[in-house]
Amino acid sequence: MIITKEQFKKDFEKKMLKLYAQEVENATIQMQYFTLGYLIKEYISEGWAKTTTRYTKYGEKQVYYFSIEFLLGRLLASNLLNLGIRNTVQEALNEMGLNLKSIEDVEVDPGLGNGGLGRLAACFMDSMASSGIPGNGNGIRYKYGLFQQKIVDGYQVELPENWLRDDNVWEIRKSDKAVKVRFYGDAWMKPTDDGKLVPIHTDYQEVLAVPYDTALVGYENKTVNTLRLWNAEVPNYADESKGELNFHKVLLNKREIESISEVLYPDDSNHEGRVLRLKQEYFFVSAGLQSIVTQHKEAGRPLAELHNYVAVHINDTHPAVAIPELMRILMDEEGMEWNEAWHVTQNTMSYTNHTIMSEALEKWPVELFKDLLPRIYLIIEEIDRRFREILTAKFGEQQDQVEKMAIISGGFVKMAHLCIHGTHSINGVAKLHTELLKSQELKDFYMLYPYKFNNKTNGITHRRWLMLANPELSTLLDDTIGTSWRRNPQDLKLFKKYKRDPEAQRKVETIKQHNKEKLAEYIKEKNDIIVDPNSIFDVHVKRLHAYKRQLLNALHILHQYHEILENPNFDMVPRTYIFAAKAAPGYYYAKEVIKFINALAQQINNDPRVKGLIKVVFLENYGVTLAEKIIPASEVSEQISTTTKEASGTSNMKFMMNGAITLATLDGANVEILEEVGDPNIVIFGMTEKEILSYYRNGGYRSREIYESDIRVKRVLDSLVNGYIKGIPVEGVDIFKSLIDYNDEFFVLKDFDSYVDAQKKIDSLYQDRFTWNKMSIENISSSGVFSADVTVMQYASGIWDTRIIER
Ligand code: NBG
Repeated sequence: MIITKEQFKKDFEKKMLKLYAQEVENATIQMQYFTLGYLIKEYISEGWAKTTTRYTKYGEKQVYYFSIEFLLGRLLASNLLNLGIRNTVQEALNEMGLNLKSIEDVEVDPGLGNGGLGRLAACFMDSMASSGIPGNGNGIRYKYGLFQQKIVDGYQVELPENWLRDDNVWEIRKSDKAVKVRFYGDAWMKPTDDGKLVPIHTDYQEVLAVPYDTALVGYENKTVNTLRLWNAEVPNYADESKGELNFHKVLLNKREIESISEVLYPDDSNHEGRVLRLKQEYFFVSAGLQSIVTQHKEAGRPLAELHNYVAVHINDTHPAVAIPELMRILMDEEGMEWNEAWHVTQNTMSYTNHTIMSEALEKWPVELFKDLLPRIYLIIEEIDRRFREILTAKFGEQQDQVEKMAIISGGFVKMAHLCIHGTHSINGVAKLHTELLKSQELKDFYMLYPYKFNNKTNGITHRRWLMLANPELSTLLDDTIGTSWRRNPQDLKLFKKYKRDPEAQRKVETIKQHNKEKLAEYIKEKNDIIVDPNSIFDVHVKRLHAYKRQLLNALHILHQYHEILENPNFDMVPRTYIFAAKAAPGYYYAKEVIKFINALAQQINNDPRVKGLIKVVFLENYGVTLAEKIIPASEVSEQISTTTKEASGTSNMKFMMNGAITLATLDGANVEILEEVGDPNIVIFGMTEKEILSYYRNGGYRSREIYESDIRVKRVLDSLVNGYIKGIPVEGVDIFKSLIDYNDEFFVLKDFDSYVDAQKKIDSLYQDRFTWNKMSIENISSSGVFSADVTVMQYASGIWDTRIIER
């Protein structure tokens, strides 16, 4: 949009008066934020309404991305950027004596997700709007987002994240679009006089789902898409035809009902199997599908052609009940026959798998499922019965094979199996991950449905992670290669020719230095630790999970600590190790690792013998906003998961785009990062996929042998349990046991040696500034293929079959 400074100032003053009866000069920073937020929402609304009308009028195929998490981050800055008015607004505010950055800092970061999966959904939303893809998000409006993390005495403490305490300026409540979702009760098939069976569902509990819509503004195009998040509420008494008894029951159930959208499950890559979670899943899925079908009918289109107008994407298995729910709507409410309903459903739905970790694969106990969703269970039973027929036709006598692949089996409903059978496309999120799905985890299904499997490597939005997070680097890019990369991130490759240019190198280095200085200030303010901005900023930020191996990093730091103390000639480039990670509240081991890292930090940072060669910092409350501060200041990107365990990773791409050098195992998308930047521009270590798979298959790993034969490992592990590291009497022993007595499930010790070498390599590369800066430029300029714009285009053409309306 186009607006002059003068017009903006007038609008701002008027809005402030209207909202607060205040002159701008007397307004608090809160008032400034809300005034600006509401004003920007107004600016957005015209384009939003127009986009919606356009979609309806021209019947463009719509994508609905169903996800239990959307980790959007703050929206003010990104909306201003995408509207194309950020500079104008910034200057106008300056002239009024206000500061945009400080205003932006007032916004709460709505943490409606745990980590990569939720953030990916948010990047996709931004990229779909920016690429002109008619895309909608569908999820839950959690009252409490992911907990706030405090570190107290080195331990993680969780506090509720009440992000809706003040107004959320971006959402619009759409009461008129509310729908009802049914839980519990009895369901059965009743024979009719003409010999048919009709479904009956009685004594259910009804929950009102009220949508809150948020605009998703495309980058300098005319597209504004919608994220619809559902709130669970008690239905209105007046709507109830069943009278007072029911009303009282509903009131009694108020807490229970509202709890459905109360809080996000704080588990990353872990399936808890609790009934409230299944309720959440069915709640937003049913509400979303009801509203989709209603819109489709209102536009006068035949339901038999739903899949030509609508693509529903199932983001991990959490929304898997979309398959039987669409069947229910089509059959029970719209009178469609099974076969036709199945055809429509399968062709509407597609599914992304985000993990091969077995503990994350959702399966629900039959009894729990049947009790909560009796009608849906009947439908799944029938899907399973028909699927077993297909399997039996294929495998004949091999009943164990049929049982293994069935949807309902061993007392459980297996959601991944339902997704594979009930959709037309299954994708993994990086090449290696997809190959592992095909050759290992989902091999049987790949044999059955080879044509359904495909890969879509994850991506990130360069608008948030480069343009907004790293304005100085963005300006340098504009000055060297022009601005086309902003619209077309693949053009970042134009920057490659500057890799040996001394001027460009110097500037890249200076920008990194500025970002490091800013982060150093933040660290001083938050942790009261003084770090040297001339040291290497070595960063490990992500959820705390054993497979992500923050422990390997920490053990190496401890090893360096020993080296410094024991070898007077030991030399290294000073290093600042920065960690940030939340652990699931019930994940005891992960919390012990947090305590260990903090104890290590405490001891090393305060030991004068270290002579400032190492500093260790654990920043609390990792989230999107903190990542925006950390990533542009990073020089080493730690991506050191046990090979085969990280499906893709996405922070690896953000670091690379900001010029950090990746220190990585050949896992997830790291493999593709290597392909893009080339071997000299990344530091790879650790076991290969083949070695790992061979251990899994044949056994033979003995971590104790490494402990006994490698004196460095022995020294490090012994100091966990002999009181050398202070403050971890329990944690040290538990970590030691996990590595030795329980044989080191994630091959930390196996990879220790090559990690030490890789870290030495980082040290020596860094000493050669020319080489390091060249590597940095190679990384920045190779990062364009990891733009989510590229990824969503691949989804659009390869899975959803949507047209791009305009750019
Ligand atoms: C995560 C993977 C990451 C991946 C993101 C996004 C889950 C279940 N999976 O490796 O662990 O980058 O999904 O695809 O959260």
